[in-house]
Amino acid sequence: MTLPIDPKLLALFKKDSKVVVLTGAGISAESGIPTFRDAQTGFWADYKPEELASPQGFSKNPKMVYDWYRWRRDIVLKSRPNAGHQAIVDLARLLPNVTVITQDVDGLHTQAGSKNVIEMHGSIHKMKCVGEGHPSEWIDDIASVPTCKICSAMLRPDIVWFGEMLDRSDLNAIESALASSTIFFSIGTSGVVYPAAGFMAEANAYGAATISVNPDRSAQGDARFFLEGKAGDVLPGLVKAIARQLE
Ligand code: BV8
Repeated sequence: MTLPIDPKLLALFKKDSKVVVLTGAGISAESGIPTFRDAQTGFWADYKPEELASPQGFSKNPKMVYDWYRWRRDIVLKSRPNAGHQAIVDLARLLPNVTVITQDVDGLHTQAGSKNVIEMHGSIHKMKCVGEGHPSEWIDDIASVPTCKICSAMLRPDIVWFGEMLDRSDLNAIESALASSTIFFSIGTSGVVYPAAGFMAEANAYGAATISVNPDRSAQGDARFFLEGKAGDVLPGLVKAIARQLE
């Protein structure tokens, strides 16, 4: 699907453009991974993600939260990057300065080939122990919550839950990327969860041109440009038009 693209938007792109791309669950929707806005399915229909993705939820029922992540990780393992992820890889081949900041924990940007990716909410493929935070690869255990090989404390997903601070080095990298950005994309996010929800306002304040890509018009926020549609439909045509613009 090729959207008519505002020539003023295309004119923004120069070889030395500094681009920040913020993505949310919507960019992985076409890979078959449910977004947070989608109703939880089956057994999980009665639970809210905010309750499960929290330290309180885990301490109340570690096995249930661990099993929820096992269920989600099984879906991720069957998923592949889609045309939206690929278009962001292609954009970075055109422009040397592209930073991807993702709220997603599925690892699909890296799997697609994006190099400069900040997984600000962590990874569903990693765990850490609740003792001293010893890192561990994901351990799948149907019977019980796995424990740390070093200190025997319980393992949990190495993911930033609601009410938890983000990694300081990630926040510093995000801050410097936003401060020097000239173009800011917000793709596939409802812009509800902070601090990610505040990044577009920061980019606007730093003078970057802001572009939102989403099938839901209400997600435009204070973006200067809005491209209505699915990431996998909109982004490939946009990146081709940018390539022509840079010729
Ligand atoms: C923090 C990992 C400092 C987990 C996630 C009270 C107490 C404590 C904190 C707070 C509080 N009140 C507010 C807060 C802050 C809180 C927050 O923002 N809460 C919200 C609910 C108001 N934030 C935090 O707690 C953060 N930490 O603030 O620390 C602090 C600490 C203590 C006390 C005070 C402050 C940590 C937040 C991180 C939570 N972890 N993820 C996991 O994945 O299991 S958040 C999770 O939800 C996602 O990562 C993402 O960030 C968010 C979901 O948003 P989206 O990605 O946008 O997905 P969504 O489903 O909402 O929307 C999908 C969009 O895609 C839609 O717009 C749809 O139209 C679009 N779409 C659909 N299909 C497509 C598409 N777009 C394009 N193409 C398509 N095909």
